[in-house]
Amino acid sequence: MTILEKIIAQKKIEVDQLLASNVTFPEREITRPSLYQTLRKAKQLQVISEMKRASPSKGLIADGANPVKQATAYYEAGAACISVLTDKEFFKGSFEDLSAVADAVPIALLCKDFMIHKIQIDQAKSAGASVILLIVAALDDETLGSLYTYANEEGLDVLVEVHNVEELQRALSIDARIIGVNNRDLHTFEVDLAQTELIASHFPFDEERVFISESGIWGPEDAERAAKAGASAVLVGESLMRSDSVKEALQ
Ligand code: IGP
Repeated sequence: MTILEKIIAQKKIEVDQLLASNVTFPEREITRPSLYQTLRKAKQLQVISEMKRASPSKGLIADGANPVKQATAYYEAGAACISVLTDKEFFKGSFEDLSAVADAVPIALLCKDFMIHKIQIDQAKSAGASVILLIVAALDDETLGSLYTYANEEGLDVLVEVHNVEELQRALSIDARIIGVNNRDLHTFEVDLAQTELIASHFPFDEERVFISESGIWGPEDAERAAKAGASAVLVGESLMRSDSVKEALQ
């Protein structure tokens, strides 16, 4: 089993538990600026900064980080959006982290998890997210399409994540308007910024769509490389979690 398959197997267990518990997630209005509109209008490369305590590929990154402090530093440094990992098993994240960040900053907020069922979308929205992630590699076409439609109906933006050209075609076939290339292969953990250029060379840059480069961004050269390939934003986790000065790192 690849790591992605392991994570999805665990998610199925969690979702079954959620469904069996009959829990309901209170409605919450989205008051944050739209990530899509922000990126469409932006004249320069934007940063989506991530709250990431740990990951399966790197182990502990910043286990004891305070989500409110971290998010506030990101916000003050000019991040366009904050991403919060909510998966517990593999990333040591939580919906408590997401809610705490939601209360602390007014900007777009991405719930970073492995969505396989719409109840997770309800949970994300209720905790304050304005954007959810859908990972093409983790979903069949039907589930991808139905979760995308459901999230849109709920007023959420959707970041559709791809890793290769075939997944890009699948993202385009549901007419995704925010598409991110993950430079990290979730089956092998290999990180290669050349994925950004590869996907960009097949990407239909038009009025409708925005392109994001995710993972493995360690400094201005990497960010410039993504911008040059046509990215409107980079999604940065580990390097910011390890940085003493988020502000300097985001300059
Ligand atoms: C951030 P990095 O290499 O800067 O820590 O990566 C982000 O792109 C990464 O956490 C990520 C991710 C994901 C995590 C991208 N897509 C899907 C979990 C699930």
